[in-house]
Amino acid sequence: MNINKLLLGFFVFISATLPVAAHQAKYAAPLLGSSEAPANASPATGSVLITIDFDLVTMRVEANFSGLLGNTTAAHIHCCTDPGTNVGVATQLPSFIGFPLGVTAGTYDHTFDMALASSYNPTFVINHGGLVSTAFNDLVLGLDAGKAYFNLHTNLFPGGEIRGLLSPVPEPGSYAMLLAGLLILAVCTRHIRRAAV
Ligand SMILES: [Cu+2]
Repeated sequence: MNINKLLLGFFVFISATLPVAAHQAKYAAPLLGSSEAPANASPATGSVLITIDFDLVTMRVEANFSGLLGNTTAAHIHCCTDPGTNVGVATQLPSFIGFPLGVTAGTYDHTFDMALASSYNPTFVINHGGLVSTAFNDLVLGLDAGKAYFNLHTNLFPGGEIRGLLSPVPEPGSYAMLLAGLLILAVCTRHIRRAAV
């Protein structure tokens, strides 16, 4: 095996593995009453993980929450505004379909087809280019910029009992792949050098 073939193999390996990881983006946030605007003293806690898949044009919402003072009435994502301020809802109204309502604790896991208008607040689509595709782009830009927040509303806190400002999660998977590729290259190069001596 010569070095050119080896390098070619390396680049094929990298190009085959990296795009898979790169076509997904994850955003996470802890859910707290202190993150509401204005802040409240709810003892409830929770967390949310959003996964955007750019190939499938989907958004997976995974959330859990407990200790709410009120009973859940709605949950969705608001976008796009600066931290500590309020803005309209970007996603499905009044609440994410199937989200546990009328409870003080629960879990949620649902994947939305973001190519469908029903996955958005119609007003958000109108205000963001008028198309589902432009709305999707703006929602992702808002998520990337830390300008979108997950809000959980209850009967005692109509404006939201706990919320979380979503921020991008680095993908350890893609770094691990790159590192593995570099390691393979280093080992193979050493073998070739030894063989050449
Ligand atoms: Cu809301």
